[in-house]
Amino acid sequence: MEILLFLAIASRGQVERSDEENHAQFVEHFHSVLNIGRMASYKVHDSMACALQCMRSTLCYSVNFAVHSDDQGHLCELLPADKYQFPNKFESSASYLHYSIESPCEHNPCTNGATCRPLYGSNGFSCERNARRIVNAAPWLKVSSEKVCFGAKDDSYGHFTIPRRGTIISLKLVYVSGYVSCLTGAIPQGSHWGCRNENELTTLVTNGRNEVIFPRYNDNRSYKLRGYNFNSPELVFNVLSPPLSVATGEEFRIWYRQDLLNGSEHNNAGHTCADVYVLMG
Ligand SMILES: [Ca+2]
Repeated sequence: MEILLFLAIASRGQVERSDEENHAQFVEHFHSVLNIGRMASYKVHDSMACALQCMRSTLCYSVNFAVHSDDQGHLCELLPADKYQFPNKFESSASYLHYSIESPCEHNPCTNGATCRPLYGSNGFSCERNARRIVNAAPWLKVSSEKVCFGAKDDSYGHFTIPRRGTIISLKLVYVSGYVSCLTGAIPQGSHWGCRNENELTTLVTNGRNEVIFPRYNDNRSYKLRGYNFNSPELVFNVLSPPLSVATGEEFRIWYRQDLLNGSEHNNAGHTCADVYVLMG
């Protein structure tokens, strides 16, 4: 698809771009350089031309622009990463200006040592801790106006579709109503998301081919998610790495684990209903 570019100088010397799907601005950092391997370099006459080169490549996330020029112009280095991925490589330099794509991470939304990840496709961010655990993120995109319900037996999975194409880095289930039980005789009241063990979760999210996507590399097992238990009001899954590319209308399913595996489901009961949100990259 051809990207239509709109360029303008914004009030703070930023370069702005837009196309039909996203909108981004470059923020200027004086006397700074991101000291990582470049993906390409050009000679250009001004910083706007450098930013434009970056916008033409979907793999470019920032640029270094040399202050001084020669007969051919200023050196413009396109970089395949941003200063949030390599904070220790973001250095002072009298020779360069650095331009990063503006994101909420510029305003330090993460506290208590969490790392900020810009979500350029949705003008969002996520604050993450070890093992890609999300402690705060925005914007969460609700996948449908209707709650999604899944049962504990008889292949009664819940399904939803992704409203727009892009990449998904996380998914959130917010409890609305109901319960699921894996043993009606012993635990007739069930739980929101689990079976017997309070700290083990048995709610799986698969694609339309019943391959488990959340949690990643789960191998159809029950699992633990730090900070959550089987009656948590919501579940936020860890960041997918690499992100998952999705098409508009692509189907996903919420399964109770024993129902997916057709194992020990004769004594299961109940339905849990939840609102579903995705975090787009
Ligand atoms: Ca089943």
